Amino acid sequence: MSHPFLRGTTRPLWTRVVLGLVFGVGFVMPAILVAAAPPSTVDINIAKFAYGPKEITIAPGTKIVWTNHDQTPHTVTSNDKSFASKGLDTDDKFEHTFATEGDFSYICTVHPFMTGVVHVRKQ
Ligand SMILES: [Cu+2]
Repeated sequence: MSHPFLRGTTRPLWTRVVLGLVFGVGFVMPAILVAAAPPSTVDINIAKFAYGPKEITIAPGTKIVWTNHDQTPHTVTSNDKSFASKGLDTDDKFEHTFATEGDFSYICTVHPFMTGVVHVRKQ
């Protein structure tokens, strides 16, 4: 049995062109959207001796960039030691990409009352 689109006599040419466009766009567009999605990055500000936001939920593969906006040095140090910044001076940045799911709490080692937590969940 031949393919209906290849059978010349059953449909006028314009029908096949329209069907071809509809199916073509339907298949190609999702691929373009997936390919164009940039690796996602989330910013956390360090200001007034606090992480903002203090608690955040992200998908695996997301990169977080912390920036210290205070005039005081801070760190971003996970409790399980899976990531740890050096002392961040004003406007210094620290980044970490979270590959696996989990709950990652962290503190500033200079000011241990500064706490934050990153929840990594498939979304
Ligand atoms: Cu600090």
